[in-house]
Amino acid sequence: MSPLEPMAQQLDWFTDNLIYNLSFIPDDKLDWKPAPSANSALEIVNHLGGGLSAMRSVVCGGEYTPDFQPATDRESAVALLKHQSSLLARVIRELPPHEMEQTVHLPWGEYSKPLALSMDVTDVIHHHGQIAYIQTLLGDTESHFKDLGT
Ligand code: NI
Repeated sequence: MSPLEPMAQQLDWFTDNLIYNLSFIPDDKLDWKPAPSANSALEIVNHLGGGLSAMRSVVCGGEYTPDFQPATDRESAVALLKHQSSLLARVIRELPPHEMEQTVHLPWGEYSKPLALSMDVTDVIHHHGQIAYIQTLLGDTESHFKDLGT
């Protein structure tokens, strides 16, 4: 098993629970934003689609360039998250041992591949919190955990 398996599991878990939390935001509120300068739930999902695809590209030897089809509704948002997250989880699980020490150039600096990958997993966790916070702004103050069915 890869030493990065826990990181891949973390990405799987938070993507799943982010999608679950998204299900508590009504269809007509997916575009809603709390302020003109803030992101809507749909914009957050598309930000993640860009980040996940760009990180996969750069860790696999390409440029840090987003490559994804932007989501426009719930169905495409869920599909985008599942697809891009599963592709990056595979890159994490299959990173060869000799690449653990290699670095990649991200727009904000140069990092080892494992650290760069962990930054993207952390971004999913960060935006998971934003989706949950949008729920509270819409009046839903419950904590939603898929594993508990709450
Ligand atoms: Ni982000």
